[in-house]
Amino acid sequence: MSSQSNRKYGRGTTAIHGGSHNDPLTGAITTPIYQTSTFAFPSAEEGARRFAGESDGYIYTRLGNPTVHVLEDKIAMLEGAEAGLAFASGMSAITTVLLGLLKSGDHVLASKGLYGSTYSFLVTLKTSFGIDFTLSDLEDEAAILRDIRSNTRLIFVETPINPTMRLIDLTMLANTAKAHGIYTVVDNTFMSPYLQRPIELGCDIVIHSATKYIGGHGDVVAGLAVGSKEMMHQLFAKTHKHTGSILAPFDAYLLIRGLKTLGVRMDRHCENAQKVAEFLAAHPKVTDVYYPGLPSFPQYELAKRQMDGFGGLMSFELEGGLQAGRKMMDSVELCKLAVSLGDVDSLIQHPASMTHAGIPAAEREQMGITDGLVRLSVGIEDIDDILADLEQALDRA
Ligand code: LCS
Repeated sequence: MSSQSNRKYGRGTTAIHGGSHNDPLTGAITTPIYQTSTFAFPSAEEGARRFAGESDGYIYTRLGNPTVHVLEDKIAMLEGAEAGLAFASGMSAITTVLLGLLKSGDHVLASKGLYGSTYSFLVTLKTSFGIDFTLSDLEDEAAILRDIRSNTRLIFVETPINPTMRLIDLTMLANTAKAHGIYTVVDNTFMSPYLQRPIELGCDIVIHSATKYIGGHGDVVAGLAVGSKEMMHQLFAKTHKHTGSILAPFDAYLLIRGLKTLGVRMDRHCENAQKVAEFLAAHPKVTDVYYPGLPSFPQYELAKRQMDGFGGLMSFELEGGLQAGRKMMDSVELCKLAVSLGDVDSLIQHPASMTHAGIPAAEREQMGITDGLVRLSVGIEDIDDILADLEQALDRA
């Protein structure tokens, strides 16, 4: 008789079954929404044991909730990490992790290219808390050695970087940082664990804006972080439970539901995006396309090595610069002119005046975010409909 018990499931299967268990009370297969703020203790002694950490039972939803725990276990399994934590937004995951790991006098090295709010929070850490930061290309070991300081405590990166799509070699980064006792924190929002798993490459913490591919349907704002049991416990005890930036049980349920289709969604995002990138690259009005799946992409070899697919995001520039880009964005009909990304719906937006407007113009230019850059998050609609919409919008640009 063959047994399934030792089988290591694939990621698509893990996205459906990982961390889930039939409800002990009813056998329900779908994770129930434990919509409760507090939990009754069977006795005063047991209540005291739970507060003392001597018993695992539930206390109060800010300190733990069964629906949220299923999601935390699922994302940890998907990322190949020991433990996970769920947050009210991607930004609350980022701010909680940074506040939990850093202290005044520390230095952060970050990728030259970050989501606008992440950049703004680094500025707040510097001006209000005495935690300095440097933006670096981090292109190789020499660049990292040049930019770290004796007080550098962590390196924070996005890869691919929002919205320029530049990549960072995570194996090189993790090895270099480890040799100097520096933590590596990777924002994996653009890839999802289906396409890239930084923990397996040696990084310490992975963060998601779960608002994007994890949820996938544009109906929830949420964040996740994974890492070792010890680090997650430390973050929970030091910041998460006190800042209270927790995920609501209903939102956890939406993410568990969204994750069940992660595999099929990501396959379709990648397939559609590849065709859109090739279409844009061949279009006479498009001067540049930044998509890791194009052989002309400068880091194509790294993309093939580090990622299991090239994702659904790209950015591009039109011949007429900002004016032409605005005209195109105003002309799309199927694609929505909206921020966010990773939804089943195709979304188009202008980073310099929208998602990255909070970064001073000179810094933005340094990051490669020109005023003419347009970002497209390719959805899972029928590819012919997406291409037809882009074609008519480009005709009018
Ligand atoms: N990290 C990345 C790479 C992001 O793109 C975002 C949001 C966040 C973190 C923050 O996550 P949130 O708190 O919104 O869940 N990015 C957005 C974007 O590019 N358009 O709209 C939001």
